[in-house]
Amino acid sequence: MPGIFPGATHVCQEDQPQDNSSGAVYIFVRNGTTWTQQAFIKSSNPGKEDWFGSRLTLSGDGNTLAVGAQVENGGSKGINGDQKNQSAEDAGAVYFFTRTGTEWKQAAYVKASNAESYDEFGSAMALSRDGKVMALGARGESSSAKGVNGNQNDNSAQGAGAVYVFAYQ
Ligand SMILES: [Ca+2]
Ligand SMILES: [Ca+2]
Repeated sequence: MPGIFPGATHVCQEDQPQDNSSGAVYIFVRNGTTWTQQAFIKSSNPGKEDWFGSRLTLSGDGNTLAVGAQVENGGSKGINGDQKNQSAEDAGAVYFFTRTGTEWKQAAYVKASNAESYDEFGSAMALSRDGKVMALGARGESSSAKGVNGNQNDNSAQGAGAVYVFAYQ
């Protein structure tokens, strides 16, 4: 991930030899004073230097989980697009998981509506207590639009950042 914009700092080092950095998430549940691992989770399209798990958020009821891979390279836009499209370096992606009983499964592959290279979608994340509202940040997004629902196609403010809000039904 060569210099995207001056002054940016990154949460860890990329390009480490022998380190593919696709990332993983581990779920634990507590019964009394005992913690037990419930799941080992990977994305549906793990790739080198995705950083899946570098940011995540769990709903208050513990039944929904959103995991960011802020430097995932997917070039699709919106929900459940082409996961094999790797045309947008470090655009970022978010993976949404739900739990039924003790079973976790991926329910959505989420990309920004205006996903582009170096946006780092998923660099900040929050889920509501019931898991039905999700707010996702893309710190590198570059539109100079102001307020809510401005021009997503603008790219005149490099690294301005943007937030996307999703509702789950
Ligand atoms: Ca990448
Ligand atoms: Ca853009």
